[in-house]
Amino acid sequence: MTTRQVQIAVIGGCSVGKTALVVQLISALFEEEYVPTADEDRVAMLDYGETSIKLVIHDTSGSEKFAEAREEKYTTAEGFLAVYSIERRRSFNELRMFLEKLQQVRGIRSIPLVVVGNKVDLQNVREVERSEGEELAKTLGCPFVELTARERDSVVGAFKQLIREMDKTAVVRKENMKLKLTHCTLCALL
Ligand SMILES: Nc1nc2c(ncn2[C@@H]2O[C@H](COP(=O)(O)OP(=O)(O)OP(=O)(O)O)[C@@H](O)[C@H]2O)c(=O)[nH]1
Ligand SMILES: [Mg+2]
Repeated sequence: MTTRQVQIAVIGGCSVGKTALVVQLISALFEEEYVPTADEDRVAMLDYGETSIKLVIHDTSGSEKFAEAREEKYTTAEGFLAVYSIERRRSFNELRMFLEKLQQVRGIRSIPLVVVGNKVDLQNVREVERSEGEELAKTLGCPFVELTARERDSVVGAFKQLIREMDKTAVVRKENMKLKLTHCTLCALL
Protein backbone atom coordinates (compact mmCIF):
# COMPACT_ATOMS: atom_id res chain seq x y z
CA MET A 1 0.00 0.00 0.00
CA THR A 2 1.36 3.42 -0.91
CA THR A 3 1.25 6.31 1.54
CA ARG A 4 0.44 9.87 0.61
CA GLN A 5 0.41 12.98 2.78
CA VAL A 6 -2.10 15.78 2.45
CA GLN A 7 -2.72 18.94 4.45
CA ILE A 8 -6.26 20.06 5.11
CA ALA A 9 -7.96 22.64 7.34
CA VAL A 10 -11.27 22.49 9.19
CA ILE A 11 -12.85 25.94 9.28
CA GLY A 12 -16.06 27.41 10.66
CA GLY A 13 -17.43 29.46 13.56
CA CYS A 14 -17.01 28.80 17.29
CA SER A 15 -18.55 25.65 18.71
CA VAL A 16 -19.85 24.24 15.41
CA GLY A 17 -18.09 20.94 16.13
CA LYS A 18 -14.81 21.16 14.17
CA THR A 19 -12.75 19.54 16.91
CA ALA A 20 -15.47 16.95 17.55
CA LEU A 21 -15.27 15.92 13.86
CA VAL A 22 -11.48 15.64 14.00
CA VAL A 23 -11.54 13.70 17.28
CA GLN A 24 -14.18 11.33 15.85
CA LEU A 25 -11.97 10.70 12.81
CA ILE A 26 -8.80 10.12 14.83
CA SER A 27 -10.07 8.42 17.97
CA ALA A 28 -13.51 7.04 17.06
CA LEU A 29 -15.20 8.78 19.96
CA PHE A 30 -17.52 11.71 20.46
CA GLU A 31 -16.14 14.54 22.56
CA GLU A 32 -19.01 15.94 24.70
CA GLU A 33 -16.97 18.60 26.41
CA TYR A 34 -16.44 21.95 24.74
CA VAL A 35 -12.83 23.05 24.97
CA PRO A 36 -12.30 26.00 22.59
CA THR A 37 -9.37 25.49 20.23
CA ALA A 38 -6.68 28.12 19.68
CA ASP A 39 -4.96 26.51 16.70
CA GLU A 40 -3.96 22.89 16.59
CA ASP A 41 -2.47 20.45 14.11
CA ARG A 42 -3.44 16.80 14.32
CA VAL A 43 -2.58 13.76 12.27
CA ALA A 44 -4.97 11.04 11.08
CA MET A 45 -4.35 7.96 8.96
CA LEU A 46 -7.08 7.10 6.49
CA ASP A 47 -7.42 4.12 4.17
CA TYR A 48 -8.44 5.40 0.77
CA GLY A 49 -8.74 2.67 -1.86
CA GLU A 50 -5.26 1.30 -2.47
CA THR A 51 -3.67 4.24 -0.70
CA SER A 52 -3.02 5.01 2.93
CA ILE A 53 -3.41 8.72 3.51
CA LYS A 54 -1.62 10.66 6.20
CA LEU A 55 -3.88 13.61 6.83
CA VAL A 56 -2.32 16.59 8.52
CA ILE A 57 -5.36 18.44 9.85
CA HIS A 58 -5.29 22.08 10.87
CA ASP A 59 -8.04 22.29 13.49
CA THR A 60 -8.66 26.03 13.44
CA SER A 61 -10.46 28.26 15.93
CA GLY A 62 -13.78 29.87 15.10
CA SER A 63 -12.92 32.83 17.28
CA GLU A 64 -11.91 36.24 15.94
CA LYS A 65 -9.13 36.21 18.56
CA PHE A 66 -7.34 33.58 16.45
CA ALA A 67 -8.34 34.85 13.01
CA GLU A 68 -4.72 35.39 12.01
CA ALA A 69 -3.76 31.75 12.64
CA ARG A 70 -6.88 30.61 10.77
CA GLU A 71 -6.16 32.81 7.78
CA GLU A 72 -2.57 31.55 7.59
CA LYS A 73 -4.04 28.14 6.82
CA TYR A 74 -5.97 29.63 3.91
CA THR A 75 -2.72 29.78 1.98
CA THR A 76 -1.17 26.46 3.08
CA ALA A 77 -4.00 23.90 3.22
CA GLU A 78 -4.73 21.86 0.12
CA GLY A 79 -8.39 21.33 0.99
CA PHE A 80 -11.01 22.59 3.43
CA LEU A 81 -13.85 21.11 5.44
CA ALA A 82 -16.14 24.12 5.87
CA VAL A 83 -18.41 23.55 8.86
CA TYR A 84 -21.50 25.23 10.31
CA SER A 85 -24.07 23.99 12.79
CA ILE A 86 -27.61 23.42 11.51
CA GLU A 87 -28.95 24.63 14.88
CA ARG A 88 -27.27 28.04 14.73
CA ARG A 89 -28.06 30.52 11.96
CA ARG A 90 -25.16 32.69 13.04
CA SER A 91 -22.69 29.91 12.31
CA PHE A 92 -24.00 29.67 8.74
CA ASN A 93 -23.50 33.40 8.18
CA GLU A 94 -20.04 33.25 9.76
CA LEU A 95 -19.02 30.37 7.51
CA ARG A 96 -20.08 32.36 4.46
CA MET A 97 -17.83 35.22 5.61
CA PHE A 98 -14.88 32.85 6.17
CA LEU A 99 -15.40 31.39 2.70
CA GLU A 100 -15.46 34.83 1.10
CA LYS A 101 -12.14 35.60 2.73
CA LEU A 102 -10.74 32.24 1.61
CA GLN A 103 -11.74 32.98 -1.98
CA GLN A 104 -10.06 36.39 -1.77
CA VAL A 105 -6.83 34.88 -0.43
CA ARG A 106 -6.67 31.99 -2.90
CA GLY A 107 -7.90 34.07 -5.78
CA ILE A 108 -9.43 31.06 -7.49
CA ARG A 109 -12.82 29.40 -7.32
CA SER A 110 -11.54 25.85 -7.68
CA ILE A 111 -10.48 25.33 -4.06
CA PRO A 112 -11.16 21.75 -2.90
CA LEU A 113 -13.98 22.13 -0.39
CA VAL A 114 -16.75 20.18 1.30
CA VAL A 115 -19.50 22.11 3.09
CA VAL A 116 -20.66 20.34 6.25
CA GLY A 117 -23.87 21.07 8.16
CA ASN A 118 -23.06 19.51 11.55
CA LYS A 119 -25.28 18.62 14.56
CA VAL A 120 -28.02 17.05 12.48
CA ASP A 121 -29.03 15.12 15.63
CA LEU A 122 -30.49 18.45 16.82
CA GLN A 123 -33.18 18.52 14.10
CA ASN A 124 -35.83 19.69 16.56
CA VAL A 125 -34.01 22.98 17.07
CA ARG A 126 -32.87 23.39 13.46
CA GLU A 127 -32.33 27.00 12.29
CA VAL A 128 -30.70 26.38 8.89
CA GLU A 129 -32.64 24.42 6.29
CA ARG A 130 -30.89 21.67 4.36
CA SER A 131 -31.75 23.48 1.11
CA GLU A 132 -29.73 26.54 2.27
CA GLY A 133 -26.62 24.42 2.79
CA GLU A 134 -27.16 22.79 -0.60
CA GLU A 135 -27.52 26.19 -2.23
CA LEU A 136 -24.27 27.45 -0.66
CA ALA A 137 -22.40 24.35 -1.86
CA LYS A 138 -23.90 24.74 -5.32
CA THR A 139 -22.62 28.32 -5.53
CA LEU A 140 -19.17 27.08 -4.55
CA GLY A 141 -19.36 24.08 -6.89
CA CYS A 142 -18.58 21.61 -4.12
CA PRO A 143 -20.27 18.70 -2.27
CA PHE A 144 -22.56 19.24 0.72
CA VAL A 145 -23.24 16.88 3.63
CA GLU A 146 -25.35 17.08 6.74
CA LEU A 147 -24.12 14.88 9.56
CA THR A 148 -23.42 14.64 13.24
CA ALA A 149 -20.00 14.27 14.80
CA ARG A 150 -21.60 11.53 16.92
CA GLU A 151 -21.67 9.14 13.94
CA ARG A 152 -18.28 7.95 12.82
CA ASP A 153 -19.20 6.57 9.38
CA SER A 154 -20.56 9.84 8.07
CA VAL A 155 -17.60 11.75 9.52
CA VAL A 156 -15.09 9.45 7.79
CA GLY A 157 -17.22 9.77 4.63
CA ALA A 158 -16.96 13.57 4.69
CA PHE A 159 -13.15 13.52 4.98
CA LYS A 160 -12.96 10.98 2.13
CA GLN A 161 -15.20 13.19 0.03
CA LEU A 162 -12.76 16.03 0.56
CA ILE A 163 -9.88 13.87 -0.67
CA ARG A 164 -11.94 13.02 -3.77
CA GLU A 165 -12.43 16.78 -4.35
CA MET A 166 -8.69 17.36 -3.99
CA ASP A 167 -7.98 14.61 -6.53
CA LYS A 168 -10.54 16.08 -8.94
CA THR A 169 -8.94 19.53 -8.70
CA ALA A 170 -5.52 17.99 -9.34
CA VAL A 171 -6.85 16.29 -12.50
CA VAL A 172 -8.37 19.57 -13.74
CA ARG A 173 -5.04 21.36 -13.08
CA LYS A 174 -3.14 18.67 -15.02
CA GLU A 175 -5.58 18.93 -17.93
CA ASN A 176 -5.21 22.72 -17.98
CA MET A 177 -1.42 22.37 -17.89
CA LYS A 178 -1.57 19.91 -20.82
CA LEU A 179 -3.76 22.33 -22.77
CA LYS A 180 -1.32 25.17 -22.07
CA LEU A 181 1.64 23.04 -23.14
CA THR A 182 -0.14 21.97 -26.34
CA HIS A 183 -0.98 25.60 -27.00
CA CYS A 184 2.67 26.64 -26.49
CA THR A 185 3.94 23.82 -28.74
CA LEU A 186 1.50 24.89 -31.44
CA CYS A 187 2.61 28.54 -31.07
CA ALA A 188 6.26 27.48 -31.41
CA LEU A 189 5.48 25.49 -34.54
CA LEU A 190 3.58 28.30 -36.24
N1 LIG B 1 -25.44 17.56 19.69
C1 LIG B 1 -24.27 17.68 19.08
N2 LIG B 1 -23.25 18.34 19.67
C2 LIG B 1 -22.09 18.43 19.02
C3 LIG B 1 -21.89 17.87 17.73
N3 LIG B 1 -20.64 18.16 17.35
C4 LIG B 1 -20.08 18.85 18.35
N4 LIG B 1 -20.94 19.00 19.35
C5 LIG B 1 -20.70 19.69 20.64
O1 LIG B 1 -20.53 21.09 20.39
C6 LIG B 1 -19.56 21.64 21.30
C7 LIG B 1 -18.48 22.35 20.52
O2 LIG B 1 -17.75 21.41 19.76
P1 LIG B 1 -16.26 21.65 19.29
O3 LIG B 1 -15.90 20.54 18.40
O4 LIG B 1 -15.37 21.88 20.45
O5 LIG B 1 -16.44 23.02 18.48
P2 LIG B 1 -15.35 23.80 17.60
O6 LIG B 1 -15.99 24.10 16.31
O7 LIG B 1 -14.09 23.02 17.56
O8 LIG B 1 -15.18 25.16 18.40
P3 LIG B 1 -13.88 26.14 18.48
O9 LIG B 1 -12.66 25.29 18.71
O10 LIG B 1 -14.15 27.06 19.62
O11 LIG B 1 -13.81 26.91 17.21
C8 LIG B 1 -19.04 20.46 22.15
O12 LIG B 1 -19.72 20.46 23.38
C9 LIG B 1 -19.40 19.24 21.32
O13 LIG B 1 -19.62 18.08 22.09
C10 LIG B 1 -22.97 17.18 17.11
O14 LIG B 1 -22.93 16.67 15.99
N5 LIG B 1 -24.14 17.13 17.84
MG1 LIG C 1 -12.22 23.36 18.27
